[in-house]
Amino acid sequence: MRKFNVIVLGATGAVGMEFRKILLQRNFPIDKIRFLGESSVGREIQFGTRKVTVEAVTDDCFKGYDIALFSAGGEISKKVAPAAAQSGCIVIDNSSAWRMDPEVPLVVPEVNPDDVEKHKGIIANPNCSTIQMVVALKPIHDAARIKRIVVSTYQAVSGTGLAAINECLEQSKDIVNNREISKPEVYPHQIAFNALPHIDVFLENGYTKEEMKMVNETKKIMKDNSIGVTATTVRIPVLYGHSESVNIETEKKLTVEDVRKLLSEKPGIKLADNPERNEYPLAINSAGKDDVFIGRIREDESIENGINLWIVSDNIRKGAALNTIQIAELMIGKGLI
Ligand code: 12T
Repeated sequence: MRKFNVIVLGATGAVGMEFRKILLQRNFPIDKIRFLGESSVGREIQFGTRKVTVEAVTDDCFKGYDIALFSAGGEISKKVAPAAAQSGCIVIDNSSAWRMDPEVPLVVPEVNPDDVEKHKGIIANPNCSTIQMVVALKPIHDAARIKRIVVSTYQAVSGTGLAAINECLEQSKDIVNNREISKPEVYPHQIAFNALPHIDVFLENGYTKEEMKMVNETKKIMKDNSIGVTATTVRIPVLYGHSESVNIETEKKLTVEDVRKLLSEKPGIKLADNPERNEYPLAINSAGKDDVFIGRIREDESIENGINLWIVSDNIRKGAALNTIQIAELMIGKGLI
């Protein structure tokens, strides 16, 4: 089997660490591998049987490489992705920099795999909260057409990165030990034992950027601008795994049994819906797993055709690193890399 020259940009971050783990777990066909970073330049990283030193981004560092997995933020991605693509290295980017660019496919392999075919060198990985929601809703949309989505999220701190995980843990330790907490640095308020209705920055319309990513990316991935989407995104003191309360209104009537049937056996989905045994999706159970977990499926009795669901997935895996690597595998399978 052909092997590929692979770059990981942002190799020591929360998503970068998961890239390295998943590349090894899935036996990704790697010939040469290069880790790029900024603050971590010079660090030696054990990768399987190899020792790889983190290097800085240079003008010609992408030459001779086939695929670059980016997770180093939007700014650096905007700066270097076009040059990387120009030199023949396909970029799959985790930041929000390219997602809504009409020239850039925004892909979830279970939902819109064929969109990768129109790529021009850059493919965008959607926002973590959007990915797990569209994996769950696409089969329902195909069967009954979703008219409107109302979503509230309960998002883990790992989405913000390693410093946020650390801030949450340190504050928790201080509180449990009756010490005063030090001034928050990552979040504007204390995150431990709290819930912050604020993810990413506020926009002019009063929504946060995270909320509008869910609105706009959902329509692009589902290729349907007629779906009404409204979101409230909330940070909670959970380390890994985003949870979502999702209410949908469909054109065609669906019963709970219909929804269960539509979602069972779908790749990437696991139903966890046995309330009589206290079984429902939990963030702590999703951590380290690949699937999107769905439960609490019930009819919204306040409207004609409404369904409520609880959707949980590991935001660093399916929400980021895993989906990115699945896009790479999909492209290899289609002969696009
Ligand atoms: N600010 O991929 O803080 O656009 O959890 C994902 C997660 C942006 C993104 C977060 C963010 C993104 C967060």
